[in-house]
Amino acid sequence: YELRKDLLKAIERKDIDVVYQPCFDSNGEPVAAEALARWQHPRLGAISPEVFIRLAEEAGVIRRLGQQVLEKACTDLVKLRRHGLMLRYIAVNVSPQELEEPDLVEGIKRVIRAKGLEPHDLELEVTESSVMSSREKRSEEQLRTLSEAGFSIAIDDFGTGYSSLARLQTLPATKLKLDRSFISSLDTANGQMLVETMLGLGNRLGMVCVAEGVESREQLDWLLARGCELLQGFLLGKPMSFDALVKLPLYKL
Ligand code: G
Ligand code: G
Ligand code: MN
Ligand code: NA
Repeated sequence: YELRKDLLKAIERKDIDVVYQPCFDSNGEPVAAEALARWQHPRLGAISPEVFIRLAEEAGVIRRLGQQVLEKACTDLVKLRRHGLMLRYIAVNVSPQELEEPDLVEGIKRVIRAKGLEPHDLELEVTESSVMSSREKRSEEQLRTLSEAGFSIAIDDFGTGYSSLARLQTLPATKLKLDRSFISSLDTANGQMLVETMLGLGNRLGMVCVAEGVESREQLDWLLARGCELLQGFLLGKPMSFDALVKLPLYKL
């Protein structure tokens, strides 16, 4: 209860921080960054996002939190470009609950307009389970509206939810982010087979694949050899502050 009250206060005061994890193309160029919320509790220190995101969902304030992250991310994208880091887009995570809120689309469009950005400057990451199991028709409708408006949609944590392949094909998403559990299993034959299958599936569906959680040079080389288009992970760049991102030390592929 205390933690929940403190979280509400933090959101009220816009005390939620945003860090950025860069995403790279196969040439090692940073092409995007994923915004990740962070909460530094005044007494308890850093609270895990797993904890406070769920708390925000339960307290019904995830939409407000998400909107704040979105605003910071868009402001920072403009600043990063001004500093010469020419990212193609910024990505934000969208909770299943947010997809069900009727004012989500307008809220997103309003921020984009206010910052002088275009829809293609923003990517929305939704988890596989949130779109595949949504009881609410509205979730899929809003995703479709956003996609038709030019926003990019990525399926996050792909491979961990229940996907019907038929459903995957009809979703308005253009990107698959392969869950990092699969990348960490690339040292096994079975793991390799799974990732090859997912890359092939994405490819045939005309979707861009992103490998998440790339932690070793071996994993990176393996993925590059199989045409994985985009890469993210601690090897290439951990989630970092805006100031660190501006001075991004480039990993040489
Ligand atoms: O940054 P980290 O890996 O610890 O994030 C843990 C989880 O919290 C991830 O699943 C991530 O998608 C989620 N998360 C981080 N920031 C946000 C946010 O702003 N909104 C939502 N909905 N989820 C977030
Ligand atoms: O669910 P989502 O993909 O949004 O989660 C993002 C989280 O994954 C980030 O909070 C980040 O801390 C974590 N993450 C990103 N790259 C790596 C990695 O290479 N290894 C590990 N263990 N975690 C990572
Ligand atoms: Mn994500
Ligand atoms: Na993910």
